[in-house]
Formats: sequence, C-alpha cells, structure tokens
Amino acid sequence: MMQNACVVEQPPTLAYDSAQRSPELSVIVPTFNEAPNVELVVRALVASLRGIDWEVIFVDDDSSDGTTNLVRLIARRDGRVRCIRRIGRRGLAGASIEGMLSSSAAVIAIMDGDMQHDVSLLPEMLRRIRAGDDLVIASRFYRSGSAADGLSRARLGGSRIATQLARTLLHIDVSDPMSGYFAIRRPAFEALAPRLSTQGFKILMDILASTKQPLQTSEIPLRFRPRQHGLSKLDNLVAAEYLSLLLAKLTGDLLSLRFVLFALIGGSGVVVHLAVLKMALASGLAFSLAQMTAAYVAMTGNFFLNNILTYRDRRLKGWRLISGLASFWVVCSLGVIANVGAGQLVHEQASRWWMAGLAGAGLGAVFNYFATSMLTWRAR
Ligand SMILES: Nc1nc2c(ncn2[C@@H]2O[C@H](COP(=O)(O)OP(=O)(O)OP(=O)(O)O)[C@@H](O)[C@H]2O)c(=O)[nH]1
Ligand SMILES: [Mg+2]
Repeated sequence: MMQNACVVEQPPTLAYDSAQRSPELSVIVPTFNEAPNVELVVRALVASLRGIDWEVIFVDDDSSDGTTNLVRLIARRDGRVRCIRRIGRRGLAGASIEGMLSSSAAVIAIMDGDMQHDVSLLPEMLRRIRAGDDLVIASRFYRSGSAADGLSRARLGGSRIATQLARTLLHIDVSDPMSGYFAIRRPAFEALAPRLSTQGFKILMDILASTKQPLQTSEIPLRFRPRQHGLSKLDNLVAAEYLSLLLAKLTGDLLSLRFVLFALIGGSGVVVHLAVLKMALASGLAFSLAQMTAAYVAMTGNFFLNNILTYRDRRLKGWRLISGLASFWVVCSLGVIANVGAGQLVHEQASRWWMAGLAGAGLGAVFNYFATSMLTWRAR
C-alpha cells in the first residue's frame, strides 16, 4: 500500500457525536450538457451500490441544458447526491480533480456521466481497493473488455496509438491508460494531486505518469457502451492535447502542458510567417512592409489557435475576443524586443548564429507565454 507522510490515516477522536459520517466511496461524475443522463446515472448507482456507503458528486461546468438544476433537484430528495457548479471554466481533468478534492471518502471513483461506463463494476472496484489495491482501472482493452461498441474505428485506432506511445515513452504498463473510469485510494490521490494537470482529458494517464511511488494497480474488463443521449464533447483537438501532455511528462513537468501547446503553436507560426513573407515579396511589397504583414498574420493565426487549443478552458468569445487579440499583438510585439535583446547578448558571447537565434526565440516564447497568460487569457 502507498505510504504518504502528509496523510493521516487514523481519525482523531471527536469530542462530540457526529451526525453523519463521510461515505466510504465518492463517485465523481464530470458533466457538460448531460441533462438526459443525470437521472439514469443516479438510478444505476442506487441499484448497483446496495449495502455500500456512497455518494455521487456531479461536477458540472455550468451546462446550458439545465444539468446543474436537475442534479440539485435530485439532491434535495437524496442527500447522497451532490453538485459542484463551476463557472467560467471547462475541462474534464480539472473538473474531476476538483470533485475528488471536495470529498473526504476513503475511496474515490471517476466515471463518465453519459452511461457509457458500466456502473455495476463499482462494487468489485471498491472490493479490490479494500483488499489492498491503490488503483483499479476499468479497461476497454483488458481480457473481455471492449470498446468497439462505443468508439468509432478512427477513435479506436487513435486510442491504440496513444496507449502505445504512453507505454513506450512513459513506461506506463497498463492496458488502457486513456480510460475515464477508475477508482483510487484517497491517500494515493492526495499525494499526487499537486502534480496533476487541470487541463485536458487524460487524468488517468497523468496519474500514472506523475506518481513517484509505484501504485498497486489492477484492471477489470469494461465493455464500453455507445452513448445513448446527448452529444460527445471530444473533438480532434484532444489528440494535440494528448501529445502535449506526453511531452510535458517526458520533461518531468519542467514544461507545463499549456506551455508545450503554446510553443508548438508558436513554431507553426514561423511556417505561416515565412509563407506570407514569400507571397508578400512576390507581390512586390517592400521587405520591411512584407515582414511586418507576415508577423501580424502569423500572430493573429497563433492567437486564434491558442484560443481554441491552449486556452480552451478559458476561451475568449464576443468582444473579449477582440480585446484579447489586441493585447496579444501588444505582448508579442514586446516579445520581439525580448527576443532580439537576448539573441544579441548570446551572439556577443558565442559566435554561433543559430545558438543566438534559438536563445532569442526561446526567451521571446517564454515572455509571450507568461505575459499573455496574465493579460490575454487571465483566469477569471
Ligand atoms: N465538467 C466537465 N465535464 C466534461 C467536460 N467535457 C466532457 N465532460 C464530461 O466528461 C464525460 C466524458 O465526455 P464524453 O464527451 O462522453 O467523452 P467520450 O465518452 O470519450 O466521448 P463519446 O464516446 O462521444 O461520449 C462526460 O460525462 C461529459 O459530460 C468539461 O469540459 N467539463
Ligand atoms: Mg462519453
């Protein structure tokens, strides 16, 4: 079993009678527009968890379809049902972590809120944790588990490649590190929580890659079912987000997932810059004007890509998109000064031009990243 100095396992003796103990199992269900599924999930939990002391915490990112309200109505009748409404934020991983931290149960399970996960596996997952496991993963690729019903061929292929990359690069040795359904012992999770990324979809992979002590882990086959109601919230951007998480973990968290995405988009901006510069020169523009046009086109492209991907959880819309673009232009223009200054400094010390160029670009990227995270996409 995992040992952690900062988690006390023995409760202090209370000087008063407690009205109600915290349940043994908290099921955390992140939701975004899952109104048609909420009641089905609660019913399934009630039916599957007889004889177990449990609660369910829906963590809803202010869905527009009334999910929060529905959970609150059910919660008024059943005290085991709780709800966290997050405003101005998005993201499955962040919502899951927040839900896990809001409970005090000894065992925490994460499960989707769209009935794709078989709720009846929970008692066995809990039993295994009681018996000594730190982590139990409901796996789509373990023994009789399957994903073919719930995933398209393309997503199944993507999931397999992602699993293989995690195995090879991060030495994660489980059959389904992308699963969104697992149970974990609280001390193991509390020890890890400060190192987890609140961005992205892949919380289990983050847990497996971030743990310092080995977790006693077991897997249980899951037949991943098709979604019956509501829409998928996953899009093609998840792949880019996944690769960035992989890179962040490969650098031992030296680079955050957000910075990796920001830097990759910055790199793609160089290609755009050169392409626009070539076209502008070909159309007869003077070099300085062509260079400036290319810089602002590339910056604008980078702004929109970052808004869609790097800051998808804080995405700017409406008028804030315009003011955000203006502040992005200002910051990146200042970034050029940082870039040139640092490049010059290195160039004076070392004669290699590319080293000076890289140092300048690196410092410019770091400056742009921190300044835009504070000005353009400031957390509300
Ligand atoms: N709180 C919160 N929950 C989210 C967010 N995005 C997705 N979810 C929930 O996370 C769970 C998994 O999302 P899905 O869209 O079902 O992802 P998936 O199961 O891989 O995709 P499908 O097979 O198409 O359903 C669901 O319960 C969603 O409602 C989010 O930004 N915030
Ligand atoms: Mg789903």
